[in-house]
Amino acid sequence: MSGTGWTLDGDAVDRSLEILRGASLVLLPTHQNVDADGLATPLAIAMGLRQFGVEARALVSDGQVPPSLRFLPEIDEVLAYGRDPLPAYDVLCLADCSDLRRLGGFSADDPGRVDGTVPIVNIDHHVTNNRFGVVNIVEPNAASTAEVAAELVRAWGVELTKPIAQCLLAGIYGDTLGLRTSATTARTMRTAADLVDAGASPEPIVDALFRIKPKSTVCLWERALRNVQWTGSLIWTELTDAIFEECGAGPSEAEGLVNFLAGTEGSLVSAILYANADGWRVSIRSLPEDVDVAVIATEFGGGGHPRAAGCQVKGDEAAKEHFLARVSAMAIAMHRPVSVPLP
Ligand SMILES: [Mn+2]
Repeated sequence: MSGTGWTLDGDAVDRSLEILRGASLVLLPTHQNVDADGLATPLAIAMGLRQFGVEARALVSDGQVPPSLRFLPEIDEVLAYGRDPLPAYDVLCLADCSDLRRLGGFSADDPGRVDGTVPIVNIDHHVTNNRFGVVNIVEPNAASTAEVAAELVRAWGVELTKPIAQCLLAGIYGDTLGLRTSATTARTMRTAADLVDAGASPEPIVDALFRIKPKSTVCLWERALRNVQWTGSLIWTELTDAIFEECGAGPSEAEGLVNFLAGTEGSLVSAILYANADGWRVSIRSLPEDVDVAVIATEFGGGGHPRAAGCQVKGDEAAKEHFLARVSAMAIAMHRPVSVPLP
């Protein structure tokens, strides 16, 4: 795996610290639907800045603090937009935010907040980041923003305390699913190991992010798995609003399900069909590298990534059957079994 070849730009390191240290209060708004990387990284940066005597507060931009992230150190210091009054801030620091439109109510309610009047320090790892900051530290080969921040705070001269290390490890684990994704490099693992050396503990992170779930999730998965069906190379199931209601589950609770189905032996693609007013919203995954589900989704007006994509199927049961058969056929056509070299 490549991706080890990034180095922080020394000028950007110095400039970012100069701007942040000059602030009377740094506000760190998260992206909407915040995840572990998106919240733990601003928290870690805020703690680091406090070592320089700088006031810094993380803000959950859409006001929704995910219960699964309550385990993060200093979570009670986090402000929630709409719940807590906004403090007077003179510098913004965005971490893990590829786009200024992804700041929930914080930017939607007043676009002037992010028009550059207040300087923005931009720290990220999304290849699509549009470099909106006065300083941009964007490393697309890093597996998480926390991985970038781990090196950045070290370069700033921040002492790696146990709470900072715990936040950064949570960010890395969140985006890499516990060091398991293809974006995970040897460098990611070394950074994680350094954080463990500094006192971070993987176990509570793994429990909170990957093991502990509400009862409603088990109810939802039970209903979904009971209904699993096959159409050729496609393994799929369908969920309705009624099932979500009966289980008391929210939409995010189905998220891992399609990944669970992907890679089932005998399948090339997996899908979850969410029934809605126009038909079905569909989430599609594949495991084989040559089965590009973005191509499949695009044929139906959707899009996404090669391994994870989505689209909307409009119409009735006949349209659904046609869609399912087409997905299976496209996957089979794309898939070339690996040829085994003859001895
Ligand atoms: Mn991230």
